[in-house]
Amino acid sequence: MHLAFPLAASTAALLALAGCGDPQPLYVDGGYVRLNANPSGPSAAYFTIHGGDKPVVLRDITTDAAVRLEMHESKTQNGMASMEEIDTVDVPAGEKITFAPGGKHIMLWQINPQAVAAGKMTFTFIFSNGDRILADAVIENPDGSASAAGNTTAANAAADEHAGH
Ligand SMILES: [Cu+2]
Repeated sequence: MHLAFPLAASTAALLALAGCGDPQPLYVDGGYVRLNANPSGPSAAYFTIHGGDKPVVLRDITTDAAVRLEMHESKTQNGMASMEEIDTVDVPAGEKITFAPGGKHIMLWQINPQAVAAGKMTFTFIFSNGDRILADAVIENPDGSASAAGNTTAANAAADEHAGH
């Protein structure tokens, strides 16, 4: 019975494949904060939301490390750039929603100086399915360098993260 071993092996492979068919998780990554060059002005934060196996709605984002936070979307209409506050964001199943310069972003007022010194802060994303997802963001200076003094590892990690998306 030469076939006995190959059959057993392919059964194992099929089981492994079935494992990959588990529900696709909803998650958030690629977070970074770009500090405003004007210290009294608002800073912006960007993320990527990866939709799970069912559509959800992003209902809110919170953080302990800033006094005020709003979700905004930048638009260009008739050559004029403007931004407006948005209350919710639809996250279709399996789709990637990117918060990026020129589009959706988080606006932050009065970021905790200790968070800036540490070079990172944590956000909580609250979804319509009840998920509360924590996501870290690297805090960058207006020029894109890491806000934490001498923290080149964080800067490199952030750069890699951007390259990957
Ligand atoms: Cu804004």
